[in-house]
Amino acid sequence: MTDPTPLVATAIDGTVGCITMRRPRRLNALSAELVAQIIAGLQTAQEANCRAVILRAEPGVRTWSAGHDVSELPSDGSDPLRWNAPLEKLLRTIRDFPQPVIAAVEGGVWGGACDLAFTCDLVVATSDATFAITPAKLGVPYNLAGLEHFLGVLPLHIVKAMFFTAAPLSARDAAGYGLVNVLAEDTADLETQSTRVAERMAVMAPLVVTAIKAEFTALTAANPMTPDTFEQLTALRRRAWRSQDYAEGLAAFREKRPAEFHGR
Ligand code: YXS
Repeated sequence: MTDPTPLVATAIDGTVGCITMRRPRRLNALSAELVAQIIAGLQTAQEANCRAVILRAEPGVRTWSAGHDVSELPSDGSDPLRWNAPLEKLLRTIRDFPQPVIAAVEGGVWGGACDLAFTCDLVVATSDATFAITPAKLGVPYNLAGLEHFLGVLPLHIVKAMFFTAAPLSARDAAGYGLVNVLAEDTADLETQSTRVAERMAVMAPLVVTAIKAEFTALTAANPMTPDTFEQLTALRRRAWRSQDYAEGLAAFREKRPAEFHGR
């Protein structure tokens, strides 16, 4: 169902754009509609020739985003994280956006919202922000592109611990691993720090920034894989998204209880 009120506010201040997610009753869960409005905000910023964009939640939130909108995950046997899913499209839009996108984070970042924050070019976060990636808790087989995003910004064993335990990573630890560029003290400082970073980028040579961002994007996605390996991994994922455990994970979320997985 389409939300009647705007779920995103886009503001342009000179050459800096600011996109604010505003779906508080669902903790900024990334529904198709919210995602479409973020993409529209990015288009607005591009048309206004913004040289940096900040993606944030409303000031003072306890949850930056609860991740995919679980109620929109498919239950018809199709891939829950398929190539043309709304969030996947948003991640590609950010990677292809010609200027830097900065995630300004406070509160909890969950599941696919970690992918969103990590796909941004920089992360500025309050020291009490946390990042938890939850597919193994929900029974959702994560996709290759998403794993690549995580591996591009965090060490392998940290990524494995996050995926295999669903335990939150603190912003302080994330800063220690180089994921968070700037640690802000509080909500007000988050605004100051993210604006400072954006304004600093906005006076750089934009054609050079565009070229370098495209180079980084191409280089970090340069992972050759044989067709055989791809098909093997797809088969493993398909077995998971068609399993009883997948249905159990979604049911447990709906019923607000821990899932019981049996590996079938
Ligand atoms: O009970 P009502 O109707 O008020 O609704 C509740 C929650 O059900 C709803 N809500 C969500 N709805 C859809 N999708 C979500 N991801 C989602 N998260 C929450 O929002 C209303 C308020 O939530 P509530 O009462 O639980 O708030 P809280 O403050 O007690 O707890 C906040 C959280 C974030 C700790 C809690 O809501 C939570 O654990 N949410 C799910 C976080 C999560 O696991 N996200 C991953 C989503 S799946 C995903 O991103 C990918 C598929 S994957 O996992 O593969 O990366």
